[in-house]
Amino acid sequence: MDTYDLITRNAEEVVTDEEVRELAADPEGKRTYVGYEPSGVLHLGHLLTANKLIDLQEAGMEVVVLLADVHAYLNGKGTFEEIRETAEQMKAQFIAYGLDEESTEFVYGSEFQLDEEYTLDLHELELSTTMNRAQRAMAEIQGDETAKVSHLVYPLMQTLDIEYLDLDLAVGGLDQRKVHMLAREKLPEVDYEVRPALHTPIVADLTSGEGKMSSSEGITISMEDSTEDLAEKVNSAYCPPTRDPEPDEDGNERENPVLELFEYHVFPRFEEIVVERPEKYGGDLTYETYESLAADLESGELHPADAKGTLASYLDELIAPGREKLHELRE
Ligand code: IYR
Repeated sequence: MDTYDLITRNAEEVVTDEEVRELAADPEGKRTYVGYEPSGVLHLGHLLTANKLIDLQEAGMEVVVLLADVHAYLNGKGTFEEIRETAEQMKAQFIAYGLDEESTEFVYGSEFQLDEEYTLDLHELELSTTMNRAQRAMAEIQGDETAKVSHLVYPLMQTLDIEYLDLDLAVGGLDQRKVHMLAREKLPEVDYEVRPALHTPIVADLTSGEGKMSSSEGITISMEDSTEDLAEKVNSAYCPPTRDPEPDEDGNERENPVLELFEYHVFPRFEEIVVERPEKYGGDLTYETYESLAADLESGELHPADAKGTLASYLDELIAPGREKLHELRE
């Protein structure tokens, strides 16, 4: 695959395309990152951006995983001690999932975000950013409860991380786009360069196909799921025989989450997908591309029940090493 295509595959948005093309022309040794508020168990949301990091590693880039302990603290996720402990578990699961231990740099936010220079730069940004602007940037991450002062500092720190980790590309889910837009606006104001950003899509809720799959509401798939849990969850998923379902009676947009999971989670990590079927139902089907699988689901050649069963077993293979790691850590 062409380097630009590898870097941007499954990206929902790149900002800007021109900047990313320039990066793709010479990616060797360039630095990219995703920041995660530490949590003890990885779920599919984490793995979607991790897949992108694996692509970028393959393209020759150096990958930094920011274990954003200070950010998690500012977002009310617990004491520093609790956050650090979950960060260690998170790191172990990322490695089990397939981020290369040798070439991935895991950095705690607190290793550099409490330094004097960083703090003074942060205060400069605080001085030049309105509360309204910072709150808008945070809306997607923090939700719509009343913002605390810590929630306004949060996106300004995320802005500075891009400079202090010396990055050439910032990666995040689409929910990070407002923070990255703030960074584009603010970094030049403190005499730092603007860097491009790449945003991964948000997968729809598994059972309704609406909105987004969320770890706080609805069903999510995580490293904690057993093979049986996975089969049950995927089996309950919304899977009409189309890539483009009609909105529901209330006009809410819907996606096909089973296809989304094949596209964003399964195909990037496997050369080919085999749907096992008894001879009397037509025998096994083999797919090398997402497109061919989606087309067969639409034509009726591939039954939704077979698609779900296959999805569950490939997801199981992907999370099995992390699940084992988690059990080991808890013993
Ligand atoms: N805002 C992220 C966590 C985070 C991401 C980056 I990129 C940072 O530099 C710092 C924090 C989240 O919502 O999980």
